[in-house]
This record gives sequence, structure tokens and C-alpha cells, in this order.
Amino acid sequence: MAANASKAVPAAADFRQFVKELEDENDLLTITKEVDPHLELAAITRKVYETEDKAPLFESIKGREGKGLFRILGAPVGLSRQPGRRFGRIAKSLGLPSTAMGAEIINRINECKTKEPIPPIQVSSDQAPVKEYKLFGDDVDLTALPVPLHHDADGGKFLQTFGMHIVKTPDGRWVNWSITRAMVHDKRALVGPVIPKQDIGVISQMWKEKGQDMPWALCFGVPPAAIMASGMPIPKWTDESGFVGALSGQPVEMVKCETNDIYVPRNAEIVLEGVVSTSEVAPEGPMAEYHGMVFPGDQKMKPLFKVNAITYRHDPILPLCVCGRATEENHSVWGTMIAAEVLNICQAAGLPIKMVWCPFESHVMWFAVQVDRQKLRALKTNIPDFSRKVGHTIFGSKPGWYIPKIFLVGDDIDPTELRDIIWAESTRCQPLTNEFFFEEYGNIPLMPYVEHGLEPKNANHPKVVRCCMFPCEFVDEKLFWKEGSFRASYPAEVRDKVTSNWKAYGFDGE
Ligand SMILES: Cc1cc2nc3c(=O)[nH]c(=O)nc-3n(C[C@H](O)[C@H](O)[C@H](O)COP(=O)(O)O)c2cc1C
Ligand SMILES: [Mn+2]
Repeated sequence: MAANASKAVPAAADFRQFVKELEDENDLLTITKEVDPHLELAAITRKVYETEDKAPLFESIKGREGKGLFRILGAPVGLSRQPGRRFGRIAKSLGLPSTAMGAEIINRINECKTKEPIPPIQVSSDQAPVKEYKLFGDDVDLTALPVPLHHDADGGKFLQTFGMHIVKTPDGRWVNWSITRAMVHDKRALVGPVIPKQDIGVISQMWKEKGQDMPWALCFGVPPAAIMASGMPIPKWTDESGFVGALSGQPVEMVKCETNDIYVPRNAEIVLEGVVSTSEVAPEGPMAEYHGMVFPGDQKMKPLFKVNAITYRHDPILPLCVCGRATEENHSVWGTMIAAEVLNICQAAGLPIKMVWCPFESHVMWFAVQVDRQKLRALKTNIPDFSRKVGHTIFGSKPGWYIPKIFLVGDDIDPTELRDIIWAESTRCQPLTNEFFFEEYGNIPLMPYVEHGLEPKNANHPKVVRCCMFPCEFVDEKLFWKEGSFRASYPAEVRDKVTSNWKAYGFDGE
């Protein structure tokens, strides 16, 4: 371990380095005052998300034993209100400087996705900080841990909101990393959803068909690039690990579990090992979710995740997402990674798409898809044909299942600026004529109106493409309108004069 400790490690490859850099950049607040895991800790984290404050590192959680399990990092990939660093925690997780913004982030993800994967390497236990402490069998007591209650209407205490599940197919050919929530069930088990459409659900079904439980590990505080990839809907039978290697610029170093043959990152903070039951279920939820709502009393039967061992490093840190109104990790991680994958899918299909973004305020329900108008004109298409083609390409894809609403915008619109999208929709999207509905594709049932809205006319709730463009944008090189704004209505010398005299006029700031 000592030999490795001196190596310079990028933050994307090492959670501790990530935490250290947040601290160095004044984007982390260490809280030494005792905090109650019953609602108080989550309430602080919620306020942090909603005000884009520093990530709180809770050192003294009521009920914590000494330097054991665990400290908590709240809002690990929340936004920052530091000027010019709003997406700093997202950027840092992907190997970018914390000043990177939307397009740079999406382009980085997709560059690394098309690069040669860097496969993981295996190291021995004595090279693994996560093996410093080990608990086995009945020494495991999840009910004794200071697990937070996240919201007052939740049906349980959620330990798992930002850890990485690792499972593999019975033939060992596909190892899948993903994020899915889980709450404490009893001393030795968590309970959580295993959605059949998710890869963890597909793999669980394979084990069920063999009549066996699914070997499993849940890893907290993994390399930040790994947790980003765990929230990205990449194609089935593709391991996330090679892509994570490319994102973090080095192979992920893995070490074997104590009680099964799953490999986990050697520098993880905490690892739970065991099996996901393919026969036993228990009540789970509800939990306030990524869409910012909770339906009290909405409890369902979900599989048990049975814990046979816990290994952890000294003074470990549990990263925690307190789900709800934007902007938390479902939006900053899941929304961003889906957007990048949708861009990949559109470009692979030969569509003239430049950029895709999920405005966080939409809670992962709107995707703004920016069209390259020069390439669009060459296609000699029109609004209905093109909108239908984009709709079928995206809604028919793996990430498309999560997406109900697409906003097609021209390249005068920055899809990472919500103000731009709203302006384009308001001014260019004609109700009915520019709206295209798709009823043949299913939706993630978690979307509030899917379960709680009016019944759809046909089997599925329709998805929609709203084309926020004029017909002339498909044909004419020169637009017939001009934007009325500071950036578009004044010659450069006037803008420069105004900007450089800003303080002289008596205004504050730049
Ligand atoms: C913070 C966070 C929490 C998430 N929670 C869940 C969840 O509870 N259930 C779920 O089905 N997906 C959840 N997701 C989304 C999945 O991780 C994502 O769709 C991922 O692509 C699934 O992995 P797979 O592509 O290997 O199936 C979450 C994502 C993030 C970033
Ligand atoms: Mn996967």
C-alpha cells in the first residue's frame, strides 16, 4: 500500500483524491459538530443542493462508532455556486478541470467512449485499502449503523443511493456496474428495486433461471469516473470498466471479494458482499425520488440483498445522494450520462445532431437535442419527417426508455442553457403542428404521471418530440430573423465599450 500511496492519482480515479481536491478548491465543508442521521443530516444535504453550497462532509454522525462505519459525504456531485465552477464536481469526476461546462463535459464522455477501452487490472488484498477492516456473518449488523432517514415520508433508511452494484452473468462474460437504491431491511439485508429493464434485472433473471441467488457486491466511494459510468445506460453485454479506465486515464485496480468471486475497486471506501436473492422479497420504499416527489405509503415488494461480509478502509466515507428536487446526482450524473449516450446514438444513426443536454430543472424528463443546420439542409428533409426520425431513433434506444420529452433546437440555441430552450420552445414550437407523439414505446414507471396521472388512451403514455425550429431552418442558409439581445443586436465595438465601462457607469460586477 505504501508504494501506491505516493503515486499522483487523478481525482476521477480516486474518491479520496476527489474529496481532497474539493477541499483544496473550497468546495467542501467538514462538519465536526454532531449531526443526527434521523432527518437532520439529509435536511442539511437537501439545503446544500437547493442553494448549490459546498459539499458537506459529516465527521460526527450520532451513533457512529469511533473511526468505524462511517463518515458521510453529502451532495458528492451537487452543483457549486462558485463563479465559473457550477459543474465542477461533474467535471472533476470525469477527469476535467472544475471550470468545464456543458459541451466540454458531454464531448469528454463521448471521446472516452470511442477510445480504446483501458481494461481493469487485478491486485492482491495487501494492495487494497478497502481490505483494512473486515466483518463477516453475524458480526454484520446494518441496523446498528447510523444510516440516515432521508425524508419524512420515506418508508425506510436508505444506505444505498450513490454506491455501485457489481454483478455478473452466470457464464462470467459480462460484468455490470450500476446504481440502484436500497434501504436497510434487517441486520443482514438491504431491500431495493431490481427493475427487469435495467441490466441488474436482466442478469438477475439469468441467475433465477438457474435456480440460484445472484452473487453481488455494493461498493461505496469508488473512483468518481466509475460512479458516473454506473449511471450511464450503455449497451447490454458491455462492461463499464474499460470505459472507466479511459475516463480516468488508468486501469481500474480491482481486488477479489472475500466471500464470492466478484472483483471490486481496491481503493473503495466500503464494500458490502453477498447475494441478491432471486426468490425472497420484502416491503420497500417509498422514497422521495429523482422527480422530486414521494407518494406516501407507496410500498412495494422488492428483492433482498443479503450481506455476508463488509470490508472497509480506515475512517471510511459513505457518499450519499439525498434524492428530490434539482439538482442532485440523478440529474447531474444520470441526466448528463444519458444525454451523452443519446448523442452517441444519434450520431451513430447518421443524424445531424451536434449536442444533447438534460436541463437539470426538468428532473431527467426533458432532453434538448441540438441540430447541426448545415448538415440538416443537405438532407433535404422537413419538420415532420425529421422529427419522427429523431423520435424513433432516441425513444427506441436503451436510454430512450427513460425519456418522455425531446426538444429539437437549432444551433443558435445552446441546449445547456434552459433559458435558450424555453425561448426556442415558446417562439418556434407550434402546438400540434410541431409536436410529434410516439405511443409504441414504454416509459419508466417511476415517472409521476405514468403511475398517478390519467390513464393513457392506448397502452403507453405517449412520448413527444417538440420541434422548436422554423421550416426555413431546414432549407435556407440565411435566417430571416435576428435575435434581439445584447449578444446579437449590437456591433462588437459597442458591446466591448459597454462591457469595459460597466463599473464606470456605476454597476457592480463584470
Ligand atoms: C444517484 C442515482 C440514483 C439512481 N437510482 C436508481 C434506482 O434507484 N433505480 C433505478 O432503476 N435506476 C437508478 N438510477 C439509474 C441507473 O443507475 C441507470 O439507468 C443505469 O444506466 C443503470 O445501469 P445499467 O445501464 O447497467 O442497467 C440511478 C442513477 C443515479 C445517478
Ligand atoms: Mn450496464
